[in-house]
Amino acid sequence: MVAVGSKCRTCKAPAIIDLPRHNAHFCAEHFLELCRRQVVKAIEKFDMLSKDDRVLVAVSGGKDSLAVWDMLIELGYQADGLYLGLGIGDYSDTSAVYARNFATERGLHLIEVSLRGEYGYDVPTAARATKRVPCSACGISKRHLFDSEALKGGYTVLVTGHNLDDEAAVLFGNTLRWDVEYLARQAPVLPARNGFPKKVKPLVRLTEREMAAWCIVRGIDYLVEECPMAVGNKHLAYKAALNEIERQSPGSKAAFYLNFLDNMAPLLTGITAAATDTLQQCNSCGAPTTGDMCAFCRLAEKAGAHEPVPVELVIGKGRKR
Ligand code: Q46
Ligand code: ZN
Ligand code: ZN
Repeated sequence: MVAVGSKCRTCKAPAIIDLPRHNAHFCAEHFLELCRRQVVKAIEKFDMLSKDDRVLVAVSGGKDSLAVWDMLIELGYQADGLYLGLGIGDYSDTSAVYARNFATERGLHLIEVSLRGEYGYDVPTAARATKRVPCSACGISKRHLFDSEALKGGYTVLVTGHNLDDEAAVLFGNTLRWDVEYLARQAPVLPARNGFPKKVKPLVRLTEREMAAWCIVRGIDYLVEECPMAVGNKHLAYKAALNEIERQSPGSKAAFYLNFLDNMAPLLTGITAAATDTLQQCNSCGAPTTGDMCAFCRLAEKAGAHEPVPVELVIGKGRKR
């Protein structure tokens, strides 16, 4: 991870990581401090959380969601976890074990919801039944259940582990298409409104690599394996393109995303407001929606009536957003 003989920028002790975008190396202690500082900066700048909030962290068993849960607990927030069993074969079975172990070892409360157990379908079946790509069926399910579980449990904020790489890749895709509505919604904070809970992304100033290092230094076991349905996903191609630019010009990724938030996002706020004015309640579940029935209830109805489809049949057809 770092050249032999490199020294920490802060204390001159042997370094464990180099961070080219900061043009510096850090020892374990000062690396953790830098990460905490970045999270606090994001929380304060975007008014994400207060110590009175009841926080629900969406946990997948991967590095980002476990790291953000760990950081929020360390920083003194009251944060429970929410794990969704998506039914993506062995991947889901294994990810659940990492999420559970993390919570049990630290005495934290983890809410578990199983798509198959509670709603009668899983992501591979939903993809096949609705002829959607798996990530689209998955995204509809996750968004709906994150919202509904947060509201049901009386949580005031929902936290997700989206990091700088994720957000920059989504921004890259939205910009390539000049998709103004998606660009307008790409904020690290979505305030509570029209029956949706407040949603925040405290890791937007930290990269994937930094989150993996956080987990290693803090002794957090996480699922390294990627979701098998991500194969062929455009999001991964955007990440690879941005990584290449970052390699040649360290700091570009952070500048692309963070300067978008500072300079461009404020110009798009009117577009978000207009899009949310036309919401009504879903006939079936009461969630806010633009039609009579929300996308989740339509998907659950179709997928629930379909015979179960094994994950192997839909692998490789993934595409995000
Ligand atoms: S879990 Fe779901 Fe992701 Fe897998 S099916 Fe796609 S969206 S890749 S974060
Ligand atoms: Zn140091
Ligand atoms: Zn509904």
